[in-house]
Amino acid sequence: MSYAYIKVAVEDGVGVITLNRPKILNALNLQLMDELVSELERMDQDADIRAILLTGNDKAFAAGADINEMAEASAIEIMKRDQFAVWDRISLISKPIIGAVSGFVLGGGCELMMNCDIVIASETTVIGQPEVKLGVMPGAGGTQRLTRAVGLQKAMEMLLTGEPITAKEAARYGLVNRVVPVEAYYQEALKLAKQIAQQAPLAVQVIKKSVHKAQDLPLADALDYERNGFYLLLASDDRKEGMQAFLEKRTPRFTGN
Ligand code: CO8
Repeated sequence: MSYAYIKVAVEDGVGVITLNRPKILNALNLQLMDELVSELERMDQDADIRAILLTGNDKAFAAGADINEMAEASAIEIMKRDQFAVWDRISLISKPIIGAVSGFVLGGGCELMMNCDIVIASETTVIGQPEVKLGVMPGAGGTQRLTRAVGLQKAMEMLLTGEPITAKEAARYGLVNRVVPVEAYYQEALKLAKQIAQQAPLAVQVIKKSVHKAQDLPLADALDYERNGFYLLLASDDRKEGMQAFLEKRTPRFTGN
């Protein structure tokens, strides 16, 4: 499959998607989002891929929605495009998405990063929702996911001033998992993705879904969901293999069944 705005590779069970519009800091136009989500869905169906790594380049993960594409469009045109429908499909991806981010992570870029399950950031990363400075507001989850991630006060400050925060501050607020030197962020994220790709695929997917339920459901319903996931995994071949391998003191060979 060849794409105009993303690059795709596979390494040791990890599907790597690189946003590739470097001249304009990986601004997210409609085609890039279509390509990205189509490839995420393709990788989700590919049994050889067990984790997904999403990255940009050292200077920019993504500096937001493509302002050129939005500047001239009317509200009705943008509504008719239904451009956020494609974003909703990202939350249906069942395999874990690891973000390796650096440089500008702004606007739609921050919203995309918040769709990753784990994020490794370089020290040079700046993260923000600057839409207010353009006279608009986030439209792909920025006011909702950021508030859930960093809490009401910090989200208000970021969204109402439009000022970005550093990677270190983002880590303090739990918005990214780890901050490492710019030379290391990609390899660190790849290492983590490969480690997850070694685990039992069904367990990984059920855990991902169950963790998301912690944000969406009341506790009693979420605990019920977790328990059903636990019972479901007991029926898997990988559960037998995992426990047998432990007893035999060997590395398990998980098949995803
Ligand atoms: N859209 C289009 N082009 C962009 C964008 C963008 N978001 N960001 C940067 N560029 C372009 C610049 O126009 C410039 O192009 P050119 O070389 O042709 O002039 C090139 O990238 C390099 O940028 P700069 O020269 O400005 O680089 P600097 O290092 O001086 O500044 C900044 C970098 C601070 C990141 C600056 O470019 C900037 O402020 N960019 C805009 C950031 C922004 O406001 N992002 C939010 C956009 S709105 C949004 O995301 C709404 C989300 C809605 C959901 C998403 C739906 C798809």
